[in-house]
Amino acid sequence: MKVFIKHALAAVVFASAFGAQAQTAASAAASPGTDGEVRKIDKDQGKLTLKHGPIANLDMPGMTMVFKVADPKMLDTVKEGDKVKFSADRVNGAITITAIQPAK
Ligand SMILES: [Cu+2]
Repeated sequence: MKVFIKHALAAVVFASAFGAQAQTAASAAASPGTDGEVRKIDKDQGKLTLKHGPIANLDMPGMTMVFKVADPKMLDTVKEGDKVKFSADRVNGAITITAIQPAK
């Protein structure tokens, strides 16, 4: 019985941690707010090089760097040289673009 309770607790902790992460990604996706400019698109690797402005939620200053994308289809919505608005977050330890759209 003790063992069962331990497992049940672990499941609850895992579920709430996962839920919080999913919620963060969803709210970030609603309004991508970081400015960026597409430098390079790597469809084979599912990666994108962006020159980006400060990313508040990652405590990161502006720079040029490579990001993973949450969904490879995102790479079809932008092209090299585009100015974009995007959201990025840490997903499984990798800094990942969770939303991206052309800047208006
Ligand atoms: Cu960066």
